[in-house]
Amino acid sequence: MAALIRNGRIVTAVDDYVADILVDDGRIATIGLHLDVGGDVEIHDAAGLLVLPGGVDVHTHLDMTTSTAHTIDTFGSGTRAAAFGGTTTLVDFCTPLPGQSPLSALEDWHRLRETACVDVGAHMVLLDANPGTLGEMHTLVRHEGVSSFKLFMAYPGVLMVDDGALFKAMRVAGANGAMTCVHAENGSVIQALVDEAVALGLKAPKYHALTRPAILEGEAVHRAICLAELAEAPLYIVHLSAAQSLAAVTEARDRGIAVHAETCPHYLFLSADEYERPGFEAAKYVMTPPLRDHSHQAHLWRGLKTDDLQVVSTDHCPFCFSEQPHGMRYSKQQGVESFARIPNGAPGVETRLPLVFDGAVVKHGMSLNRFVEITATAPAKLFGLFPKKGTIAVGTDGDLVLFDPVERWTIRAGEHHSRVDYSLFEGRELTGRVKKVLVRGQCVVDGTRWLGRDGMGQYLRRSESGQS
Ligand code: DUC
Ligand code: ZN
Ligand code: ZN
Repeated sequence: MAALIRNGRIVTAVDDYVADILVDDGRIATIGLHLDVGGDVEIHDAAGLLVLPGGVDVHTHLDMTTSTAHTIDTFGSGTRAAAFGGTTTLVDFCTPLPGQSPLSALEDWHRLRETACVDVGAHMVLLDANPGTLGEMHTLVRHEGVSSFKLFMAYPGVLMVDDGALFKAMRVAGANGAMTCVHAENGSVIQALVDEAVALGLKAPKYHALTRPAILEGEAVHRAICLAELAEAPLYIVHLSAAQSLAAVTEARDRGIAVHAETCPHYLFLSADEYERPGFEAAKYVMTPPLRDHSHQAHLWRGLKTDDLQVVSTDHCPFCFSEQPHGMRYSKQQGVESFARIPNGAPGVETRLPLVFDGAVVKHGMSLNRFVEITATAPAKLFGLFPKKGTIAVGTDGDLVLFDPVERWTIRAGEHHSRVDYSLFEGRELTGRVKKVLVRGQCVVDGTRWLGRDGMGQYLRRSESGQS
């Protein structure tokens, strides 16, 4: 059925005006004043509300297996949570098992993503740069719609590649119109610090942060930029958390190098103080990179304002705090004896949009246009999804969020739709709330009611990445 959104304040990265939007057959058919429509149209009154393009979160790990753990959200539960949070497009990380080829991993990923309720694309993690892997990159970009790759400079023996492999992969990605995403931390030095801490019996969750200092992120970001510059390939630094890293990105961008970066809500709003929580509570905040001290936050906000940071995404990588009812494989409790065994990652897909609205627009005076840009438009552009996703215009997908900019509410994990059992932001009061969400014209969220269904999400074959 067609949908008409009446009288909303339409905000994109460049527009801000009141009009009606008619969505027909999944796409925006008409935008205009006082649209006159026939009978078979679902009407949504948006008077007093913002109408935003559906959020685009380009960093999630749904139904992901690691060597020791498994994320708790399936594509069904994770995308439902995303929709309740105003996010209608995800680009999720497909991670091959050790020894598995990227194309085979993508087949497995497709089987898992069949339950998605919003549209999803895939980034491919590369565990090596062997000839077979490099050969598959072309197929992935040209024939599978996977136009971005992620490599790790951390986790030696598990995910880490050496600089030569990183450089080779960047060169092939760049030549194929693909973006290279990098997890930038100096993995070898971190491993030395972790081994040292464990040997000294320093095993509480806070040592996760103390063994991954910001300087080792800054160093790796700088190195990744040098390699990308040499490879003449676009680079995207994922989950940037530290002032040193941002300085390296800023310096490179000022020289005209195609370097881009995202940060995440937890780095903008939380600090290493969380690691002082009593007992094992601090394990909830064990993610990589770790939370930094307060001083980094002002730099990240500055970066978002000046476009040295282009994107806020979540790194939604949810593991339950409790062992029950899902079992140890899904739980932080694995690391109760040692921080080194705590599954790394935290949830966030459901709270990104309202948190960033409250922090950026309400508290930091960011323009609504820039808010839309960092949460929808820029990620869509950088990852080959624009203009289908990330804006509101005739012909684009009818992914829309009706957002009340003044309603106050409180984050409670108990009211979330993710399967995870905690929120990093429990009890935080926000101004601004998602009221309705449409996916390709179909209303899937109406207040607290879920109207979508598992499997309605489509696979996004992305075009070339790396353009902004
Ligand atoms: N990197 C991620 O991007 N997510 C979870 C853990 C990690 O190291
Ligand atoms: Zn990472
Ligand atoms: Zn991640």
